[in-house]
Amino acid sequence: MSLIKWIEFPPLGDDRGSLVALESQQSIPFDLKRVYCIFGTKEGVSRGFHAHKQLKQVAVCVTGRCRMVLDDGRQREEIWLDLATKGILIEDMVWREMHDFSEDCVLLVLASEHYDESDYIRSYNDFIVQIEKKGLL
Ligand code: T46
Repeated sequence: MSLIKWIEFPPLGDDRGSLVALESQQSIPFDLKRVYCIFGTKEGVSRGFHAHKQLKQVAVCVTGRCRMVLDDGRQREEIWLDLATKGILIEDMVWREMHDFSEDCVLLVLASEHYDESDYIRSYNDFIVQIEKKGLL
């Protein structure tokens, strides 16, 4: 089964332009507790390199593009995020990396929990150990 879970946001635009709506417990499959935005990423810089123990997120690139790598310890897949009408669901216990940000990239992230540094697994080796412990490998 693919790690990539796309979520499509129906375009609600009209002759004035475009509009998409992202709604908690509807297109977003969890209660929304936090929204943050990644922008102004410098050329050649990659971000992420961690997994979350509990957090679920939906990431949507509202402008520009970036390449997202997801890894669950068994498989590693990558996709380009470059549409405001399409996001990806990033489940808990999935390693993520973001690369090749365009200069104008604005990545909007909707999160199921408030910010909590103790939810991060920032070492790939620890991530593998923890998914083995959970019997996910
Ligand atoms: C993720 C990917 C897609 C906060 O104080 N509050 C927040 O809500 C966030 C997201 C970050 N921070 C602080 C923590 C760090 O001092 O902002 C700083 C940069 O965060 P980080 O290095 O974790 O950023 P990324 O781009 O590597 O990862 C972020 C999210 O943290 C992460 O949950 O899944 O984007």
